[in-house]
Amino acid sequence: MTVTIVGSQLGDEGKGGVVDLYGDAADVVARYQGGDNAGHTVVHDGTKYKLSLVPSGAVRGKVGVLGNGCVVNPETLFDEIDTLRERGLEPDVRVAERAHVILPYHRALDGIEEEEKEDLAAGTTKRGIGPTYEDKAGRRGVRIGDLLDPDTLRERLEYVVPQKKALAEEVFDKETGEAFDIDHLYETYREYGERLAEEDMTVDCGTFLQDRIDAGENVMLEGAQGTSLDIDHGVYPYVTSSNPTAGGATVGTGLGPTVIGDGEVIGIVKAYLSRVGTGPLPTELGGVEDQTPDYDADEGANADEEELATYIRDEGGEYGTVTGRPRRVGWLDMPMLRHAARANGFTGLAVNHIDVLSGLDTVKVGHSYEFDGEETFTMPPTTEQWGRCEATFKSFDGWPAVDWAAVAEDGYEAIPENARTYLEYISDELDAPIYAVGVGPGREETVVVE
Ligand code: 2SA
Ligand code: MG
Repeated sequence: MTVTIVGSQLGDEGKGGVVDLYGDAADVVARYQGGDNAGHTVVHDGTKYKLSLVPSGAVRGKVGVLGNGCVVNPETLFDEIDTLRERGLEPDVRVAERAHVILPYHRALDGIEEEEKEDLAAGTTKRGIGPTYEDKAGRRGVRIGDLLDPDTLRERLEYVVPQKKALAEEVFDKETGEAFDIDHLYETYREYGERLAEEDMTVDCGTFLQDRIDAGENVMLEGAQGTSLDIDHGVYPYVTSSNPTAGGATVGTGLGPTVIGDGEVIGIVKAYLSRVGTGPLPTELGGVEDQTPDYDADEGANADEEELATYIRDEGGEYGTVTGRPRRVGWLDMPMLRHAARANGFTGLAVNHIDVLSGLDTVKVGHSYEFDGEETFTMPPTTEQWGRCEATFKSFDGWPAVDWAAVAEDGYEAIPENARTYLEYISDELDAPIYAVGVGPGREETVVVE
């Protein structure tokens, strides 16, 4: 049996808490896309662990798998494993031999290209994610399996590195160093390969997972980022370079779609919106100018909205984990969620952060868009069209701040009535039941709907 966890918005929906909750029943937790551009904090036995690559289940004694759809930076991988070991854990992490390797030149090029693109820059995490997927699609990538085979590694590097060097030096007029040096890369990555082999960490992902399922074990598939950051279904080009949508779970692990479809696909919804990086946002409240190079923060924003945005940003801790950049904040966007529900086929929902909105007089949602004079209920296919959409809002009466820890213990009926009305609206519109409601940041602060 599988449970797939998918972000339904723009990442940072609070997937971690739900992953934790459902991870209890899982024997194996696998990621199927992305790399060290994710970020989750896991609290276990009173200790906080920050992970960006290793699946969080590894902290709780589960087998953690990085599927073939992931891009793996071995340096990050071993740093995270070593840190967990130093803290007394014995993480069991496996890596798909078909997964692609992030090399230092990918990181360098991510930075260079973002600078060059100016207004078109996606505001990437600069971890080399995009350039690595580019090389995968361009059939010039280096895979985890290649690190274990020095001759192949050498051959691949000799083919690809001169191209990368020429790109950096000749197209972008940048100096290159070690990150573009074949011998240096060969030595370093061969050693990573040796360590992967010594610790018996590599797997044929699909076979590994299917064998566990056949043996009666539970596998959780943990999506990173979110549907609107999906390279196909997101707000292109302000997207990541992988498929966070549920289809990615099959391609990115080697399990068949019927296997994934036999299980649950849970959409994680944050009760409002937040976004790092560029692009339109029809339900945006106020604006954060330094985050939005091609967006006029004054347009459509008024003083009240900015106050509200600041309030929600502070209550929700909507500041970038690494850089501390304030995230852009908006009301829930239902067309975005209807699009996500269809693209992922959610069997259930987990709605997070309803506590963050408590204390407001009115809670609004973008119910539909007005797009070129017509009312529309889902996202248009291009981001330029999306930028022309104006949200038509629906208002809900706010709910009071209550003792959320007590609510978490007492269950769904203890949630303030107006908040339940809000939740039921979301569930009806998306035609999916609510499985869980997040009422606080902690693992215990989740109401499981019986
Ligand atoms: P990249 O570095 O190529 O993936 O950047 C491309 C765009 O994708 C955005 N991006 C993200 N936005 C929000 N959260 C992200 N990761 C979460 C975290 C993890 C999660 O907490 O860090 O929610 O699973 C994330 N990763 C990439 C980025 O801002 C660019 O707009
Ligand atoms: Mg996060």
